[in-house]
Amino acid sequence: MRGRFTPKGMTDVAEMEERGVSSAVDLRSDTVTRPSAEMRRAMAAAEVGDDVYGEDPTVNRLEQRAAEIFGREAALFVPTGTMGNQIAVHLHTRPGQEIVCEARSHVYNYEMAMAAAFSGCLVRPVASSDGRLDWRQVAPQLSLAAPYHRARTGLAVLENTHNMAGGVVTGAAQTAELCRRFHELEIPVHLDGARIFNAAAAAGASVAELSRDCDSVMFCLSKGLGAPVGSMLAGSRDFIHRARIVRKMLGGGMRQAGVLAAAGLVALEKGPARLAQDHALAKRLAEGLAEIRGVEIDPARVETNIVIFGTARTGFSAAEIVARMAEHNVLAGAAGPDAIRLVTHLDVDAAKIEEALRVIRAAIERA
Ligand code: TLP
Repeated sequence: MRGRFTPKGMTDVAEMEERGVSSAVDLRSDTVTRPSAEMRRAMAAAEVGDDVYGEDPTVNRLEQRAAEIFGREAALFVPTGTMGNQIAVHLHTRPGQEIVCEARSHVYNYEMAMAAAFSGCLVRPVASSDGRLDWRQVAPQLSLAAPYHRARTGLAVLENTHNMAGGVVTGAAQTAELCRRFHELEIPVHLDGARIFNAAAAAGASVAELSRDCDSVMFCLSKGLGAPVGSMLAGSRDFIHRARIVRKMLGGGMRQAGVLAAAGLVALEKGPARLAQDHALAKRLAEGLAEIRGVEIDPARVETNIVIFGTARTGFSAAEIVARMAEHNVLAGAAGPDAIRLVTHLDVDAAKIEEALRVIRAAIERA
């Protein structure tokens, strides 16, 4: 089995085997990574207590570190990004309000309609060309005054990086400008920063800078940072106090969660430094894809670890290509009838990317 190139340029096959990383090239998501040996050691040694009583020292440390890194008063450990986002939606809105967000955003498309089911809100999606919200397109979709025809806009949700727009980054200045405009209208802003550390690595800005003007921010430990489980919600002390109650309502009070938080701490401290490697591999993947007949991709638009390419001109549906790839142990996800998403992460290396390119080329060209 080919190994991973460590930051020192050495192939760490033994560690990959120890972690049970399979020989498949799994590009379905950056959620598929296995915890590192260091994480597993930290989990085994974690000091724990009952977190519902606020007595788990490792969870408390993780929450404190996350708050510090984001320059916030407090943070909360939650099992998933979905729960973090939906707690924020619940706290910022009232039933019968609208939530404005980009049309491909996660909170709208992939959270099981929880904005409606749990918070009684309607999502008002705004289409954008590249995943970055443009105020000229947002403004006409807001509803503030006329109370008898349209529900009031109660919240804006931004997503950085934007997953289904191909991992694109919204810069600190653009985020600040959007927040300023929403706040002028008294609309709070929640940032779905599931991959905010990828955004920071690509933008050369800190996660604190990228999220500063947002009222709350959620980020995932379990994606590019490599933890097996967990996300964080950060905000003001009062917001996080109320978030803890909503987390309990949702069944997210996790008792001796220090075993998970221990892995999260390793992810938070060590994970960000290696994200640039994932971005370089995604760029190489996009360049290779651009040379395959019929594939629609602009490598210049690949900014982080997500590559989405169009298949409409290949003569095959995305599902057909994904199925052919899987026969050769290269796993991807269809992102629509004519689009495939590939995500790089710490369990793929340069050799695996070349292997994936060979398999994709064969799946499309040798029909
Ligand atoms: N995204 C998953 C799938 O649900 C699509 C993935 O494989 O990318 N916000 C964003 C922007 C996300 O991409 C995700 C997960 C979440 C929130 C939710 O996180 P989890 O899966 O922890 O609930």
